[in-house]
Amino acid sequence: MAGSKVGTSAAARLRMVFLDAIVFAVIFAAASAAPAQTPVAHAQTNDQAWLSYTVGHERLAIPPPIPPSIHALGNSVLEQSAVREIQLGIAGTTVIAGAKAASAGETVIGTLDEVRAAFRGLQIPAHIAAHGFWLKRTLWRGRPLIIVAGSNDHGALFGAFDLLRRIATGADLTHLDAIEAPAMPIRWVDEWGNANGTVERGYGGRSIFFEGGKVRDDLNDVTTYARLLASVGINGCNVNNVNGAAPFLAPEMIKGLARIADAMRPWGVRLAISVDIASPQKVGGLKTFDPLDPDVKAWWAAKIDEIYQQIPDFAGVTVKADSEGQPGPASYGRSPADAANVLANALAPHGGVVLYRAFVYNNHLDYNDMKADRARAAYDIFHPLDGQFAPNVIVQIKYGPIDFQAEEPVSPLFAGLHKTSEAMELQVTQEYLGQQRHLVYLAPLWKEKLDFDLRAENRAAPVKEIIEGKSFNQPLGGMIGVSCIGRDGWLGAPMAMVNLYAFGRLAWNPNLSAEQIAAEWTKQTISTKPEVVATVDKMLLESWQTYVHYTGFLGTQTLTDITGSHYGPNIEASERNGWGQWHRDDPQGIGMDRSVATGTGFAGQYPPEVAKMYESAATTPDSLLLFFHHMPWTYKLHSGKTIIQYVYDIHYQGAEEAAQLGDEWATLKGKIDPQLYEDERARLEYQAGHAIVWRDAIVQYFLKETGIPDALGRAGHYPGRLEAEGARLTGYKIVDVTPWENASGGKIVTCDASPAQKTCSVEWTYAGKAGRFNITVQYLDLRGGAAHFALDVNGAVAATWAADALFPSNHAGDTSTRFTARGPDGRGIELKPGDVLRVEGAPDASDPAALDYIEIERDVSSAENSAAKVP
Ligand code: GCW
Repeated sequence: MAGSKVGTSAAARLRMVFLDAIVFAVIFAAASAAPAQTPVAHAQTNDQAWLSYTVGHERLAIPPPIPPSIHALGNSVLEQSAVREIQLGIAGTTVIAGAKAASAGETVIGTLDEVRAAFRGLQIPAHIAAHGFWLKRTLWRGRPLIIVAGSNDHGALFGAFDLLRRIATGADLTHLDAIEAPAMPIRWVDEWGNANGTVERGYGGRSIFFEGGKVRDDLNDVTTYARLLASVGINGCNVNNVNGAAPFLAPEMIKGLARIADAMRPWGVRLAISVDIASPQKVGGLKTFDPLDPDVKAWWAAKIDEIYQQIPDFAGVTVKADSEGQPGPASYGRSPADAANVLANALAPHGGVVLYRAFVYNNHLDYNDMKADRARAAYDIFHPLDGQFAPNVIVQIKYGPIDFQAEEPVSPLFAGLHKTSEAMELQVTQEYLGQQRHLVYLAPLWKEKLDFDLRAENRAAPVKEIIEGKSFNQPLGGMIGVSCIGRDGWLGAPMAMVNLYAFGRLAWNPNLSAEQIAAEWTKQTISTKPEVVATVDKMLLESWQTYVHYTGFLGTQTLTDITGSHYGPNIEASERNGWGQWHRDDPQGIGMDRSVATGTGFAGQYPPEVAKMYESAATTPDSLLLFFHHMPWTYKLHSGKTIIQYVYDIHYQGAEEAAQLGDEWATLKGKIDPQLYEDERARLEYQAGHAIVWRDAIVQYFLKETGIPDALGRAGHYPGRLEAEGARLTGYKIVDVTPWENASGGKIVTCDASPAQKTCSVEWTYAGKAGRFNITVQYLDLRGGAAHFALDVNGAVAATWAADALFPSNHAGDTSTRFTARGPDGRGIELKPGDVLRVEGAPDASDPAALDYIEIERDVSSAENSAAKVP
């Protein structure tokens, strides 16, 4: 927790900056209570994330120090928060040896007007844009003065955090004189929390907001979360799921929501909620929810008034309508603009906004209709409505035309609305990108979308400038990050927090680079040591493409189980159903023809220059080729490789890259917080194994479908792999897996636990060369119990482990995982021809200790092996 990490060794404590009496007393108490730290910096605790202010003391010592007399010039709650935060932040700093501790001067926080009044004669910027700030270090009457001035108190708070970020990342404050303002007004997170405490697509535990059908009693986490959000400039938080939102307008719930708003208010994060467009009927008991019905209009106006009576700074509402089973205006033949405007008119007198989602499509499309195309839906529906939305409506558009895919083009709708404010929606929660079990830094993906130039009206129109409201001169606009945080360390994985951080930073300034953001985050959370920063940042920056490499290819979109968990491979799950995430593979070719000439016409929704590029396969970038075109497997890419060979190569490459992430992390051992080191080490080991599951599923599948061999001979050949179904089985039964490609050879073995059958076993006789080997057991960690496994060689136990992880579903592609056994000295296990290898599985409850294969791989790191290369 906060206090316990503030303390350092006694020597460091002596070097601590001098603080004014009160602050010093608080910090000293905390430091005394803390155990002595090793020289290794500790990573953030979950609650503090990047705000622990304890990482890299050596860099925090950069002079000049912050004058320790810190005070606000006004009475605003936000200014008070800013003061406390700076006190907390500099408590973790030290001054470098020999530098004079700051004992004089002051640090002031206020609005520009307050600063002007307090320091008459000082040159002060005439104007700063809304929510912006000015940071200045100067001398005032001979004493150091640091000014944190906001255009309003919000700006002052953001400025305080910015000052602290500069200190934490080692910036030199000597000539500090900076003005910043957010690029766009709407910078919200959406949480998708359900009243029962679950979180849709949340991988970080139960909701911090709701439990048991109501708002939680203890909202401390909410305040802590709001502090994190404010620190990266986020100013709104929509707490509930866009699906099933009706219960959130019940009077009791609104009272609870008011408590949430109170909990976030000290950090300037305004509450928003998702609303169900059918609420007038579902909650209000009206006969209709037709947005043009006068009673419906009156109901909404009264409901919104009721909210504002309790939450005067309520930010607004988000709407998902006529989409994936949610009711909408289409039931009455009304348009999204009709629905949005009723809400907008009710909110306008209070200053609230409507975020109307463009994620509207028919999920009962006809697969056999070659012109049907889900990607077209948003543009087809919303483009004709441009100009019909009230000024306080913002159309919220997912970055791609389908659904948060690891690779898909930018939505053409961004260029299709010139008279409407727009926001880009992205996912911090890694629904289609590894669900926080895989390390995937998303800023490079988001940057690609933000920087994409749509060339609207044949002029520069990067998406970021459209959503800033600049390109088409719109009043509002912004970015929405669907974060779905929970009680398990927010996102459920410490390294995934980089994505929440990056979202806030990009919404504040989309011109920041992914590299810069990664470096900032690493310095604040892991270490400021250059070699650590370089390694972590390299890993982060590689991680998205690594994930793309072992999952999809060439813009096919997801090859995951789209009707289930959205996690492991399930190649055909996207096909032959109404969801429209098709890739249309057959033995001759693959891809969706979205050209105007011969396909669905989607390419023609882009402005002319971009449309022209996507219209032809020759000018479509390889990474999106199969999104726009149906191509033969033997078609040669720009690289000269055929598509099928690319599929083989990229999946082998991706699995190797995933393993490399683990190798890179291993170089950090002893240099970073041991707990974080071990946590991420285990995750990366798992990820490397799951990357092999993905690789093999995709490679096996397309090898079988096309019958075209891998020029490098890898596909379909697994040297060192011994299948369970080909072994001597005792008790185990052979079972076919669906889909077949998710198990090696399409089969696994399972042990049916019956009273007589406590364990089952699989036995192989080793027939390879003698040497030291890593022995990997590929098993399925199924739900319903924790099966136990033991690996023995010639009757001697080499390893035991439990299948006790919890994966998103019970399908093979989600649960297939591996355990690699090594010798007691950490090196490979010695094997010689004739040795008997045996895996014993003990089922537990309904977990049948399922096994796929073992793989025997020479331990190349072992000295003996290199010496014993001679046969
Ligand atoms: O990506 C899909 C998710 C749904 C989600 C939907 C949406 C809230 O799988 O869980 O529902 O998108 O964005 O509305």
